[in-house]
Amino acid sequence: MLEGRYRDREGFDHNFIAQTIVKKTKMNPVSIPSKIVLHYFGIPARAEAIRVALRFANIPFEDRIETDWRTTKPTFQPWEHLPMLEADGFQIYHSVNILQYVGRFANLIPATAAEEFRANEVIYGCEDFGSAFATTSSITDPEKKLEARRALCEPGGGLQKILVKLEKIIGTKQYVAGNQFSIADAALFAAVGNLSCGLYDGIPTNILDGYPNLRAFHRHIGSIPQIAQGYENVSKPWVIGFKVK
Ligand SMILES: N[C@@H](CCC(=O)N[C@@H](CS)C(=O)NCC(=O)O)C(=O)O
Repeated sequence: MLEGRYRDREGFDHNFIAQTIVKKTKMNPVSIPSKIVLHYFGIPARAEAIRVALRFANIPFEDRIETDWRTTKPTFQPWEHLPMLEADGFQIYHSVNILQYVGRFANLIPATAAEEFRANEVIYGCEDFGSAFATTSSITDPEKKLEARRALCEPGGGLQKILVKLEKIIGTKQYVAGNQFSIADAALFAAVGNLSCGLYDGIPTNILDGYPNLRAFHRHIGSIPQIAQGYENVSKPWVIGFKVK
């Protein structure tokens, strides 16, 4: 009943936020691992936000590309999927979980709890692209698949609906939350890059044409020198698609 008294105009319950801050300060500090190996395939997809966060923080890591997945899959226990991050022997799975972990040791979690939750909204919002996309993955007829993917980008389509929301959320801001780079910027940069880099058949590389804010955001983050450097000297078409022109 008293709840309303603690909510600000944005709807944040400051009682809850205060408790979260206490919890956060009691968390075990996470130090930067001395050896980091990121296991994934030779594509951006679910690993790209993690790569971008590590590069932004200038934290060296080995980007290990699995080329014989059929053979190695059973060795990635217990999840048997990628990405997997190995940090001084500690193995961690699930891309958003890995990104949060990197955010902890690379100091890329937004400064305040309110900003952190805003950032998480965008990180989980970007995950919704995957769910929208998955609706077309099981289509076996190649033409029908392309058609379904084109429909995802059209007004009312699964991807378009998320893009419209993210376009509004990012507006003309330089960063998703607060005034500095966080893991949410890595997630949003990777998500729009994944969509527009030509990796997925049927998704046009000019998909951002109708989303000037997202395009400007992608340009801004992709122009950060240590991030731009990650796309230099690579020949794969989809990696080139991440380059800021
Ligand atoms: N929830 C997991 C999903 C991981 C996932 O589905 N990975 C795919 C590649 S994007 C994979 O490893 N596929 C091969 C397989 O499952 O055998 C995450 O976010 O990391």
